[in-house]
Amino acid sequence: MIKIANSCLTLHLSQQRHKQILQLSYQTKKMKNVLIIGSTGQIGSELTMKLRSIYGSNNVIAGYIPGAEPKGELAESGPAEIVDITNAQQIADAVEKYKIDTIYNLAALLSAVAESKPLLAWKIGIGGLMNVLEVAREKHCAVFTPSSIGSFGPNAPKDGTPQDTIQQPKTMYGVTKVTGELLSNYYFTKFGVDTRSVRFPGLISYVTPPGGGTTDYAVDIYYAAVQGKPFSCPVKEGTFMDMMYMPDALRAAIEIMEANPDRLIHRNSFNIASMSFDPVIIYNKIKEYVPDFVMNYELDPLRQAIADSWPNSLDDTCARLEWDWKPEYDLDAMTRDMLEKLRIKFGIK
Ligand code: AKB
Repeated sequence: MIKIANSCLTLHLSQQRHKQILQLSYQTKKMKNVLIIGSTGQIGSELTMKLRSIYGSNNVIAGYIPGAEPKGELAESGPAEIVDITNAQQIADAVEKYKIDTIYNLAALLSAVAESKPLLAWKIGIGGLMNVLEVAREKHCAVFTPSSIGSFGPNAPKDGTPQDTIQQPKTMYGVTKVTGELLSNYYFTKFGVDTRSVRFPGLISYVTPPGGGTTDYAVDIYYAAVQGKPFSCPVKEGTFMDMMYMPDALRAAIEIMEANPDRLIHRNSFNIASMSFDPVIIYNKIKEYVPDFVMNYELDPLRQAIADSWPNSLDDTCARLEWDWKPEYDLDAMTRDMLEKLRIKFGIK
């Protein structure tokens, strides 16, 4: 049992003993056969390619659902398999067929969509996670399941939200994320399943657009800027949220799974952070490079309410101490790269 305390150093003895027993198998184990569930989504499409470049194309299996098939280099660069997270047998079959030792579980509905489809959000987020954890328990796989800044609610400290604090989210998305964290920790302490994860901020990328998140505006704004369109912002000035550039997020997902388990006091899930801004700050930053860019506001009450219930910024000290987490991109570096890559994508000089 872990004592709930705002400290990275509180660890109950029974968990320490458990870690020692697991240590031997970790030391001899090398992550090499990976199944990505949700490989064609915003994170999956890039993480699959990155993992293939590290572990070899044939060792990283792109799991997808019909209607969301891998395309382009994702389809051409390695094996793919239909793996619907709500179908435990499909997960078990893929794990068996490819001798999988690590599962990246990226299937989820994002926050705004989850509010309109709460039952489906639970079915995918928690029913699906239970399927993954059970298969992982039986077949001895490690599991990464992302959590989110959305796992916190309005009762959590707003600024520098600590690693261990009251969470109490108000959204269905957050409810599934906290439940997922607890279940993942339970499977670790009870069954020794090597579960690890991070609480992702809003993720910004030029490759695959997000869908149905509260932080999506911070991606859409770049698309508008490079295409010379005015941008209608769905959240108001002063709405601060943590954000992160995708290359840092991918590195976090890989580094936490490769971290030395001896050093891990926490597991599910680590706060990670790199930048926090509101719409005015990102708009002004883009304007430095696109001087004619225009932004106005067209507030979305649902996204505004969700954003208002989330922290302004997280404290990621524990991730830095326990597995040397360190972001590389700040807002300026991200903005320069996003604008450059999107201009190439759209063939704009
Ligand atoms: C969302 O906005 O729903 C996600 C998240 C912060 O988890 N991007």
